[in-house]
Amino acid sequence: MGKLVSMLYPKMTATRREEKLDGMWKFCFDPEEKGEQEGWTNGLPGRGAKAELLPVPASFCDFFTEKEKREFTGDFWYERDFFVPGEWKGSRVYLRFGSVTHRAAVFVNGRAVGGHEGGFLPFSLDITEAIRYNETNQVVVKGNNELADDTLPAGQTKILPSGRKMTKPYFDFFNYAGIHRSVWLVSVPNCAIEDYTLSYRLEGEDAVVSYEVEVTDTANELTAGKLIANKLRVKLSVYEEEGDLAAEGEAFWKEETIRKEGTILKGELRVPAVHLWRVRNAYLYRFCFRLYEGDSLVDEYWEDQGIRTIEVKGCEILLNGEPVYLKGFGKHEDSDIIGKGFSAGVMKRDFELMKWIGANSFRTSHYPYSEEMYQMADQEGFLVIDELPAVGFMESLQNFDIAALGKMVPYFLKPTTESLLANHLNALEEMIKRDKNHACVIMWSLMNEPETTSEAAVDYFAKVFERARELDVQKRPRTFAMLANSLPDTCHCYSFSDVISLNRYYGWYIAGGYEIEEAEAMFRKEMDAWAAKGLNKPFIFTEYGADTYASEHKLPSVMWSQEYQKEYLDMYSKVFDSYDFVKGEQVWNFADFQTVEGIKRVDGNKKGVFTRQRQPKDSAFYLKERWESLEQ
Ligand code: EVA
Repeated sequence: MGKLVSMLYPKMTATRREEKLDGMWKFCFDPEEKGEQEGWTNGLPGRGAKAELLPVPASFCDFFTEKEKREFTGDFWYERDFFVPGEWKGSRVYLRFGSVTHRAAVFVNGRAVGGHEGGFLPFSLDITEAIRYNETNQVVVKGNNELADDTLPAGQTKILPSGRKMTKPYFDFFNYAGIHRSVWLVSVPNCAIEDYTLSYRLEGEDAVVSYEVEVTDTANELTAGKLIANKLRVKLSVYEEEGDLAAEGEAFWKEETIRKEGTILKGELRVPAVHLWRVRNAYLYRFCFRLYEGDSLVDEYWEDQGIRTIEVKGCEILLNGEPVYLKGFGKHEDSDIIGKGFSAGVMKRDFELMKWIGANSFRTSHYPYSEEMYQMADQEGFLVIDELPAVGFMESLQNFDIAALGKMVPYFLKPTTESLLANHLNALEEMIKRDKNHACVIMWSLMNEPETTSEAAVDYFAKVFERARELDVQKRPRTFAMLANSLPDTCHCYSFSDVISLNRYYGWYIAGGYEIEEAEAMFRKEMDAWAAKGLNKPFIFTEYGADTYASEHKLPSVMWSQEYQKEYLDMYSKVFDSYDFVKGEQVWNFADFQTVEGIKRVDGNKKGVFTRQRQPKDSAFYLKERWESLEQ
């Protein structure tokens, strides 16, 4: 595996070049796992018109009409050519994948250049030594989408009598796979800005920006001595939206700091009369970092960022010191035909609908989304709960057979726990590294519905939660979404959360339909029990919802009808409004989405407030009225 390098989003600047390699790629399934043996690392079978072509970015699943292709589990391969300009000689050249689900090994001109585990975070591979300049080069990606007890997300791979593999997820969304996000060819100077980290403090009308810049040199090892001898310095210029300079700072490496901080440079600057980034009222400054050696520009990188603070105090979530109430959804990256592939069009529609309905937030359930979603949320002033793909840590949730046979084991006592934790911490590090500078990211969700009722979970939670605190310079609140059986008297782990996030289905999985009054009573009983604990922490609802068929109307209501979805949501609204420590409501789900087939799902999960085609169900108008009448 190659060394993983900078996570910075590809960008053209005075010193950097990028080219998107999206479009039609060659594609091949490899059910017999014979690719390597047959030399596919040098190119896939089927030349010219004999090649199978597939779009990138997209899931491969829903293009095909054959079920074994849609459900395909195992190895699959992609290939395409790319041209490397001769002018790039002397700089470093990378291939940057937004995500390949769930894992990838990459070959350039037949040579292994690295890979990545985990299907929802980006990776860059240094391919400088493998390319030919001013010529056509070839990239081959070997992907794999199998799940196991220690993968994020978790699940099983079953072998059918035909020998075909099949995915058995421990979670409720279709196991879409493929190259889901853009692929870039990138050129970056040898000595370059590897990463930067921002955090803020408000002082009267001003903001004090603390910044850290990490510099690497891939050609020569960058020692403290060299940094000083080469007179390396970083200049940070912060521009207003109109382009005027708002603040500027410059920092040199000094003996003392280098000894302590390595090649990371720290500095502070003051933005006078700051325009704060506010909920649904964003303001973005352009942060431009320039790395100089003496007087010559070595590297330049910029991004648009909002300035804001976020903290939890008592039962309040405070943005810029002011309380916020979250209104919105748990979402999915999911749409017709392209599955989990990124589409700027779908993203735009989703934001328009969320604005229309009066939402101000969403959770990236159940995995980190494409980077463009966070950029857009920054732009639109949406609050994002950024979630890891740590879902399915409760074997019985989807794996009904095992639950029925009574074979359930506490998830964190399995022999796979150690490797699960290693994968989990790795994804955590990557997610925080990728998303830490986004103003929109106000909270980290470190797991969805893990098993928390056995003591074994505690040690696992401690490690994940502590690591998140360590990694995030902004010290954002941490949370995890709690399953129905994680209750005040059964859950061993809620105290790790800075904000308590509940997923609740009273009135759907529990006491649905005419029994809804009983559901409400049970719900209130649980809330009273939480209140009695006096946790002095904010509570939010990260899930509540009812499956609803967009074609069903019924008076009086029945479950699955549009009328029932409204009654259900209205019952929840009343309960939320009776407890002042409830600081947010995110309905499950924004839109209908694809799942595995089964007796509980009719061509997918229908709890959407919008259909999968992004049209409103009746409950959308109910929520619009409520959310527009609630304060931020
Ligand atoms: C549901 N319930 O049953 C949802 C799932 C979701 O889709 C959950 O967190 O508790 C899960 O993934 O509709």
